[in-house]
Amino acid sequence: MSKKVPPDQNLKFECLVFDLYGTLFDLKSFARECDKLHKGRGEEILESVRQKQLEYVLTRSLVKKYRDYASITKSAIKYSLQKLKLAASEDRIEELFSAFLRLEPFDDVERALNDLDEIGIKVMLLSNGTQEMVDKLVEHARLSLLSEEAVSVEGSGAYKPDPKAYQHALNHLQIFEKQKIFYVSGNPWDVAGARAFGFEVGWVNRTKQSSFDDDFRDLTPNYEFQSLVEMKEMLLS
Ligand code: LAC
Repeated sequence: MSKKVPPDQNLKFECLVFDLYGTLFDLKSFARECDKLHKGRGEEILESVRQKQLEYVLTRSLVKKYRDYASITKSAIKYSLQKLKLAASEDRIEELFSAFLRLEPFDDVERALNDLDEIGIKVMLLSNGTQEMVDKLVEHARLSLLSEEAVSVEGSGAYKPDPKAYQHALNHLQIFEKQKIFYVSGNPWDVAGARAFGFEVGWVNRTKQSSFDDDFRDLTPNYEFQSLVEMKEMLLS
């Protein structure tokens, strides 16, 4: 078993804050669950659900009408099933929603969390998901090396990419210098939001985009990596 080393005094960052969906957890596992119920339609359902979740989040952010992410997710599932002309009973919506609580982590997550634990850097999760969604997901995946908590933005009454949601992480950590945080996300809109807020940001390019979204050219990540394993080298260099 590897021995834990004391925090490296030369480390630039005090805490790493990870996004959840599409960063630590693979949404493809949601598509696979959908496939079991609607053969061959999983990818389509996933794509529509993700797009609608984001649309609801952004609209509600602009009009300042916060609604919890579990309700938003269920609405996105309902919309998607109806649009794709698939059974959209209340039971089916609940069934697919529960698949959201059992997503699988990406293969590199356990090793990355181990590495970070060895380096002695704090780790926190910040998600638009409700606290209940986040807790269930982390518990189901048995992610046990988080030195800080998995935190929902709901206490801030805002969703990422609203600055208030990123500020919530600082308040939670009681760290008030943004430069002490390294924020990691696989979602370009979230990378852009965290950069606009003032964090240093790593983009884990999970979907193998050929380049970062051109429209966010003024909000590009400080670092890009293909997997979280590459991150350790970067943090220590
Ligand atoms: C998260 C999403 C939306 O906040 O990726 O976890």
